[in-house]
Amino acid sequence: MQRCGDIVSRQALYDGWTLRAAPGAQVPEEIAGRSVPATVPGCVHTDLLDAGLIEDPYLDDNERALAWIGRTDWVYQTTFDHRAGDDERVDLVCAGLDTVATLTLNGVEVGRTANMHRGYRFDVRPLLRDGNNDLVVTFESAYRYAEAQQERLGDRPNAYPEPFHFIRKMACNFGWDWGPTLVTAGIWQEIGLHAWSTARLATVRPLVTMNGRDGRVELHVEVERVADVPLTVRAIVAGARADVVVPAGQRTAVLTLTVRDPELWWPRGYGDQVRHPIEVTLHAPDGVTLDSWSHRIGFRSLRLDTTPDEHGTPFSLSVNDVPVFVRGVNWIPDDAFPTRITRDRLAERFDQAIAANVNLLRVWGGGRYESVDFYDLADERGLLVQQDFLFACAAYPEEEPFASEVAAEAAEQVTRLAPYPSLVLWTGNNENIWGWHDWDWQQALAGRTWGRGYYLDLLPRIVGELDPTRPYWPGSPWSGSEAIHPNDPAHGTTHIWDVWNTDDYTKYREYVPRFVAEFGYQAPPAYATLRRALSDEPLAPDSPGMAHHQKAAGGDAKLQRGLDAHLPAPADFDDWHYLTQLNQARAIQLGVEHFRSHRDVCAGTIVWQLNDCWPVTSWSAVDGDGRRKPLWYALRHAYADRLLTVQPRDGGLALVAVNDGGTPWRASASVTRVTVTGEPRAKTTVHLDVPAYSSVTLALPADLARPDEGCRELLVAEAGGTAERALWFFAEDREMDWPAAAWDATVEPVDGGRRVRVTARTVLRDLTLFPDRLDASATVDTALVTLLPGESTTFTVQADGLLEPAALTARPVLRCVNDIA
Ligand code: BMA
Repeated sequence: MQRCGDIVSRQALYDGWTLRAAPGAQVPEEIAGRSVPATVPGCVHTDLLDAGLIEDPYLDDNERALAWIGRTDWVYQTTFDHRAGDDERVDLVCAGLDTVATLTLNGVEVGRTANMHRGYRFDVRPLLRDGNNDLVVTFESAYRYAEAQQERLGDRPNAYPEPFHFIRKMACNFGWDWGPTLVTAGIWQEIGLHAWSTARLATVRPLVTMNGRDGRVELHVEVERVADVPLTVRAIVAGARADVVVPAGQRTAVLTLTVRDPELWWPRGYGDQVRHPIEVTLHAPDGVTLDSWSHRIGFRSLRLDTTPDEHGTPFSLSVNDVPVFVRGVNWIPDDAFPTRITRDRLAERFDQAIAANVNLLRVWGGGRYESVDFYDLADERGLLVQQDFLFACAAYPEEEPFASEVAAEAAEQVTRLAPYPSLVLWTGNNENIWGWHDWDWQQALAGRTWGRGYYLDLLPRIVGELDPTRPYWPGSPWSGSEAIHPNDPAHGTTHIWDVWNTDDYTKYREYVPRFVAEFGYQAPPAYATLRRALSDEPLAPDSPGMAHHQKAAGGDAKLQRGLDAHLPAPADFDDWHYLTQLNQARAIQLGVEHFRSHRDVCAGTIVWQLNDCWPVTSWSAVDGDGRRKPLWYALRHAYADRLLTVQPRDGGLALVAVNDGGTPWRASASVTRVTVTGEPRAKTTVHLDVPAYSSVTLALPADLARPDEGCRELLVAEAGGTAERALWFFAEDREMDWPAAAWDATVEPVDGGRRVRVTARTVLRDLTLFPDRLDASATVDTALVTLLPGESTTFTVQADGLLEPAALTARPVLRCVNDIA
């Protein structure tokens, strides 16, 4: 065991673990009686995969054959060496166990757990022996536990036929409308021995606020002690220090530190992300350091304005007194097996979000309380984070043991995440209050508990007590009052799902909500992702693998409905793949541009969803292999600081210039009505003068806004500087009189890839290059480019392999809408 003075010494227990099915379990022959090496932290599925005992659950329909894993009890076992020291306590510390575990040390039970979202600590000093020690963690099947609770407490309605609401475990593990059903078990976070004497820091909770220009840190400390002596807690941050004595017999202390005029932490796009180290130490009466804790904090103020106004109830976030229009994306676990998500992978995903001009991630309530790496990266990169408490799409029981588990879990997580400046909002649940209102739950519940007490009483009390610096909102969606429908767009946050489920995406224009916390549209993943995951030959929209990797109810029919409304009929799978991806991008671009054009009323949009957890047809912008779908490029455009967009207004059309940057936007903009063969029919030039963080709406003259021949004309609006062009069409693509596409293309080698230059001989509608069809490693810098005759564009392709020029400039790699007959 490592020693450093008298400070708590920590011994990680990551080595020597093995895994086996519990005796008597009903498992396949090759598993029964076998013991395999286990990775800790890790989970059963990934261990069995590493041992070559199961097929990759993400490929084809392998998932189906692996359901037995979640129904099995599993035994993790290791032997570790230990030498007794003088420590008064030696604790077995488990940061996360998934989920229903019994722990024994040297044959003696040390504890039982049933909550994946909590950490546990057991005093094991009396059980340790010099030399070899045997640690066994047995996981009971999560299904068996959940089904027993369901039986005992009475069923409760939920969105999927799985008992995920009867166990405190990542809900989407039981399958979702974008996720596989792979019910895990395992030691999913750090595990080790902590040896200490006298006392240790049990929790440290810095609450950071601004008082004018001064930063204020109210530091709440809890100690655990074995000796009744006075202790000293010392804290230091940005040159400020404080000391406090915790008298014998007491467990808590509060220190207040004031930092004069600190450099502030800002969300990205608004300023720098300055962080200040904070060091906390605990001292014995003789001055010896017993324990220490360090972190980085950020000074920033935070306000959520929900004071009713003439439009309803706003939902407007301000950081450092600057209102931030939220350009958000919803975040789901990036892998169905969370222990595979490395810091590098999170960093890559965050950088993809940032490059798409995103400024907020909402951590959705069917996943997890996100990791240290997640929050540290968000702090570092200036991404704001909204964290849901972990309740999603179900009525949750409030009886024991759940009430106590939820209270303990919430207190632990609110404390753990208090130091991170990126965390700006806690939400009570995902869609559960809405579900109770609208999804026929009330009759089915017959008066049983459903979670109301969590969202409207317990959780706000815990946040209010432990972290009053952060706003709490009872649900997503939520209107601010039980007297108002929870999904009323005029009040608080709203989810818009009639678009996608039943209505065309142009319906987004019927909403001028205060804040859209979810809206989304599906598309398949990238071609290379499909090819890696599916062995269907040929691939078809309904081939077996495609069908298995589409989890949404009626998903394919909804995709088809969207295509029928807008686009020409696909002739083959390649057309279908391109057009469904294009339609997803169009739907969300239309929604975001519309909502942003109403930024006086609407204070934010959170697109459903940034990422995926496996290869699947879903609402994501980045697929399960990390490849960007066309939606990602559309999002980058629609979420740019400066957005030029043509919007219907008052029976005509308007040019709206939205400026979410910190400097005024002054430019001259031209708007031309032009035919599909490139002849201008009408033109106007306007002057844009858009202050920072605002928008300007300019009505367009009637001669521009009204076409002579709707199916042969479009509007092209352009402003100098950073804004790309805005287009407006008077008819759907399927009605447009598009000329057959023709272009000239050149390909030249560049460092690490190829540059493809395309010159349009005809109009080219949403020209997109899919280099992953030639080389799975290939990426491209731009997509969805519409060119008028004579115009050119350049695609820069990065790839490991050599890409054949002829293939790179022809279907199905380079294509546009009007290459479809
Ligand atoms: C909402 C989300 C998710 C779901 C998505 C797509 O209900 O909160 O639960 O995956 O819509 O259906």
